[in-house]
Amino acid sequence: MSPAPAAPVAASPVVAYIALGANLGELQEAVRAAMAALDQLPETRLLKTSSLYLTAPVGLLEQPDFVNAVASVETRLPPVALLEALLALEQDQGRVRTIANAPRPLDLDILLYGDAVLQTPRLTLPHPRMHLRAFVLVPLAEIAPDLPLPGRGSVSAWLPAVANQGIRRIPC
Ligand code: PH2
Ligand code: MG
Ligand code: MG
Repeated sequence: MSPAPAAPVAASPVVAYIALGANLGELQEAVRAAMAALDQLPETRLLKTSSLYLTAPVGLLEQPDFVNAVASVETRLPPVALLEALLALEQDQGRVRTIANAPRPLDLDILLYGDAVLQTPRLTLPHPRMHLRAFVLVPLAEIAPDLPLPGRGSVSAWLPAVANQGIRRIPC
């Protein structure tokens, strides 16, 4: 029998930004464990991590506060393979998908994958709501303030637009 084909990898490594969030269970532990797990993904290494932040829920308001953070990775996994790896980490942390926006022990969203602009049923890049959310922009500005959001200017330019959203840095 011939060997299984190797998983596809991108020709050159790409820097991707990942939003981490949790609002069910041991929140800080889940986010910290997920950061460490990102470094263990195939073809991937962790570059930078933000502080952890306590954030008020956006969208569905009747749910517990979140712990959020952002990490950057260098990866050769193509975008959908990275997405699948993140969904597997969510499951490892006990996430069971019920209704949209239900409280969750771990949520891992790809914010940016290099400068890729992509719209598929499974994955939209950049993340379509990232520029409207303090729980993404504030930690992202900590690790990459000058990063351009494709077609929208820099991360830090969007901070004033979310200044009314509840977010507090957790001292380490
Ligand atoms: N995630 C959502 C919806 N609302 N609010 C906060 N504060 N943090 C989140 O991670 C979050 C949210 C959908 O994934
Ligand atoms: Mg999310
Ligand atoms: Mg998600």
